[in-house]
Amino acid sequence: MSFYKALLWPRLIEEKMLILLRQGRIGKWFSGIGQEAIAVGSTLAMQPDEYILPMHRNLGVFTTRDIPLSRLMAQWQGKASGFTKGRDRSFHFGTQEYKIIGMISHLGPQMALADGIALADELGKRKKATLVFTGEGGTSEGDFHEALNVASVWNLPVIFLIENNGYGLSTPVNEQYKCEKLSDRAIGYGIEGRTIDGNNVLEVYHTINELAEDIRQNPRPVLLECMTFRMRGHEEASGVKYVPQELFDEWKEKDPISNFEQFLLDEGVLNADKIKVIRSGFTSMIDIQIERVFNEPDIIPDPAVEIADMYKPSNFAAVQPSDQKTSKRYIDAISDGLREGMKKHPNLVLMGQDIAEYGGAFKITQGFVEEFGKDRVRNTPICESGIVGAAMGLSINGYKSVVEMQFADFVTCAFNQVINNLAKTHYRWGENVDVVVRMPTGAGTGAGPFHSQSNEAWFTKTPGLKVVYPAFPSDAKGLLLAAIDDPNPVIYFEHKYLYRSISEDIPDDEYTIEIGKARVVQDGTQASIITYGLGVHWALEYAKQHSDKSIEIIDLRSLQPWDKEAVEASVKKTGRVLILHEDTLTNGFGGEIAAHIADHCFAYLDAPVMRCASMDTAIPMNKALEDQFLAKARLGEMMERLLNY
Ligand SMILES: Cc1ncc(C[n+]2csc(CCOP(=O)(O)OP(=O)(O)O)c2C)c(N)n1
Ligand SMILES: [Mg+2]
Repeated sequence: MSFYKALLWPRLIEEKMLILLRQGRIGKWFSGIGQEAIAVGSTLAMQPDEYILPMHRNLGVFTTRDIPLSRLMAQWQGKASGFTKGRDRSFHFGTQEYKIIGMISHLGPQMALADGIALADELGKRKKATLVFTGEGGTSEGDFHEALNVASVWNLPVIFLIENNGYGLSTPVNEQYKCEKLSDRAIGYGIEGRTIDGNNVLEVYHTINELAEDIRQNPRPVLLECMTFRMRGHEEASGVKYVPQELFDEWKEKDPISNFEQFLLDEGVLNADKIKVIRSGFTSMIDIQIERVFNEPDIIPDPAVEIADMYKPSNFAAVQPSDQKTSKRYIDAISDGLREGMKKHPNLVLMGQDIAEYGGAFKITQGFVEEFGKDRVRNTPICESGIVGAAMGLSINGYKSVVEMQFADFVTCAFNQVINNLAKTHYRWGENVDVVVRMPTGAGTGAGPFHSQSNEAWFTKTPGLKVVYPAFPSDAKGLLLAAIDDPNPVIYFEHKYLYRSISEDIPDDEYTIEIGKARVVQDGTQASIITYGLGVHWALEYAKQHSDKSIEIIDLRSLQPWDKEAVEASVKKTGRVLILHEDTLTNGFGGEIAAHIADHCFAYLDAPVMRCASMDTAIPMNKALEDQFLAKARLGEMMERLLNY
């Protein structure tokens, strides 16, 4: 009986939604009518504290976890009592209270999050299973492959549930994939795969129950394909013209609710009167809860609230350096920072390609496996998206992580996870994403277009991310430790050319440097060079060679947030400013600084704000070409212009 009620409840809610749509009282609706047995049966089989990651058609997951309809309705209507303060729509939200992690629109990325959640359970020895949904359309995304492969290699207790409803928007399965059954793909990952009748709630329940029980004890992923059919359009406005009528007729006979109802009638568990009572009780509950939400006041926009919620407050409290200092190279300072972070946070996990026994492409994590063990120093397959997604999953389930990109250039493969998942989650539904992405970046080593790009501007323009870029060993360690402490996603740039070319006395123990604070590297009165990364060293070299000029050098150290006060103070003092960076000119971060100075320091300027940046080309390998490309080649000439203006 409880199963019947659990199945009927989302169906009746949906029927009401269709009426409201026709009345023009609500906007979009992605219907799961005809597919309820999958969401409901699987949720009933999971333990209440196990995470479920549903998709856009899985109302039954939310209702079976007993989220009140009024809260769901408030979410759909963008009201304050929903889950996202009106910031995201439909099922695009998560809730720790109900252990449900909703999707971003991109479908596939969801699956990697499940890996991270399950990994956290494994590291915490909790013996839990995680359930993640995808449509059959979503299985064509690379994220599906990456997530299954990682889960398989790491023996993660995840049930990957494919809801095969015949269509991905208008695309039928024969244009989506070629294998006979999608569960056959399990063979390729060395895992178990099954295909079951997704319209039979008991079959779904018993299968998930058995699989979950098994993988809790003997952790490993499984692939479960549930066959069903989408009885309505992709979303209500898009129609169903492309679906042959025979399919609707055929699947109507297999309706999960009427069939289960008939089964219960045959078994004598239900009778017509009971059905009537249950239905009318539900219908009036639906009406009451929904009308209540329509009467809720609308959200009053407040820009300060929106800006504040983009990041979780970091509550930075500086950890002061000890007096004990040792001369360290930039690369060793990063290792040092990571090691201190690992000691300080027992829940910190490092992930990256070849970072364990091999010690990483640049040997930054050499010896870490011996010191911290393989659980916390994890070699990964080559799948940046899957690993950044897993990092977010770890964070959701109580862990911190630092992900090493082998080269900053390869972050393109994780772009969606960084830009849409890491960056936007706190704003969308209040969950912080406690992840640092390490980015070995930059040129000077003749490594060519795919191993030396400066790509910080891809991230500085994305609200929700913090971006740091140390130029000295002491900053490299202190900023890395601050990044690890910070509960927000931090993109940590480390310059490869600086790894072994500079050393400095740095404190031996843990200390932190506040993110967002620039440093005056050299005082001066005639002109300011505002820069970061390798640019700081170019500026220092220039200043040394022109000791007759009084040049002030500001090292930004952080690009998001960046230290506007320090820049303004310097410009007001010198009246002349050159912004210098290794990134290419057009839309480089320097444009942002220049615009800010023009707006806030115009009256103090004795010369136009100038920028010195690398050429607007891809970065070439040949040494002479690379030298010509880099901003440094034009620094002297630009400074002449600035000082003589
Ligand atoms: C990366 C990406 N590409 C395209 C879309 C647009 N889109 C949204 S849902 C959908 C179909 C998904 O099909 P399937 O995975 O089978 O799920 P279903 O809608 O059938 O439940 C498409 C193409 C998207 N959201 N994300
Ligand atoms: Mg589909």
